[in-house]
Amino acid sequence: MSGMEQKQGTVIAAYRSYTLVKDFENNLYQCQQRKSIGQVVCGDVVYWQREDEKSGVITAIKDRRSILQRPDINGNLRIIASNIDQVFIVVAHKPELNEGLIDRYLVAAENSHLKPIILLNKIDLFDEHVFSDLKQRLQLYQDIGYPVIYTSAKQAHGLDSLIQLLNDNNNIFVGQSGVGKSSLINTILEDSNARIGEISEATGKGKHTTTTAYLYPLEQNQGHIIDSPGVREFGLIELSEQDVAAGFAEFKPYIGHCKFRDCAHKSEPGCALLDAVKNKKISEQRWKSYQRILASVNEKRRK
Ligand SMILES: Nc1nc2c(ncn2[C@@H]2O[C@H](COP(=O)(O)OP(=O)(O)OP(=O)(O)O)[C@@H](O)[C@H]2O)c(=O)[nH]1
Ligand SMILES: [Mg+2]
Ligand SMILES: [Zn+2]
Repeated sequence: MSGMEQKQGTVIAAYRSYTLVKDFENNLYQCQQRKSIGQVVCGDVVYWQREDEKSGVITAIKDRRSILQRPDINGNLRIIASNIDQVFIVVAHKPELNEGLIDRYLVAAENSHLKPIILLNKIDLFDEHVFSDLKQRLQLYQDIGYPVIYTSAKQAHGLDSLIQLLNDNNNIFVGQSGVGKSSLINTILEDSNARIGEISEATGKGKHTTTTAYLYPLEQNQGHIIDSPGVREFGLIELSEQDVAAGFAEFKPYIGHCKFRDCAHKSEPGCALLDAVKNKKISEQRWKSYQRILASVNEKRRK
């Protein structure tokens, strides 16, 4: 019977009660999975067997090329999505730009070998003064070597350069709730119908409209965009001190060049990193951010 045949497919979304799988002809199937194969996540390439017109059973997960993960509210590590190349860290002015959050995403992306891109959305809302302030703050990241792009989902501004970066890659949009991740996807892709939410008048924050990561194929292109649920904060776990330092790309030329091999980069003489901060090769702000992230992962480890 042809129904027993092993097929390949891509996981569009992994819900609590079923997983949505797309085959190569773009048909969607609601699938259950064999328990033994572990957690199936958005972006997985899976082997599955069709059961009837609309459903099937996932029997295996193909090896993942990459994963992006973070701890849930209970501190358990959760994979947000797999097989990604690029992470778009989406920021805005409302909710407020938060460099600490950007830095955490950068540490996660660098440690998963994903290419980060910073995207400032909602530029239609800024007056000149606000825009130049935000540009200046993001210049820090451009100086380190990260691409920074500016868009308005509302006025369809900056979308050409965004689409160029997206094309032929597997991308994920991450960032605070309400920055406009789903809106951008709706503007770029016809037929996407991603649900968009409102910014709470009271808190100025988003209301967590997207609740599950969802994969949208790029039209007439290889590659896709994964829309992910917004976060309030992005926790990191299971990173060593070396991993955290490796998450700060501009530290790289100095790591391993301290006078003492076991240098803690606190106050040691001949510390290459502290010297770089003093000589403004590393920004004070990023250095402080590094210290904060380090303190938080060390505290987690002690618990
Ligand atoms: N003025 C303006 N509003 C925007 C823009 N992009 C999004 N919005 C609005 O911002 C609100 C939140 O947009 P969403 O797309 O739902 O944000 P999100 O990042 O997907 O939020 P979560 O799904 O909760 O993570 C909506 O009211 C959008 O209409 C933009 O470029 N300009
Ligand atoms: Mg959304
Ligand atoms: Zn040092």
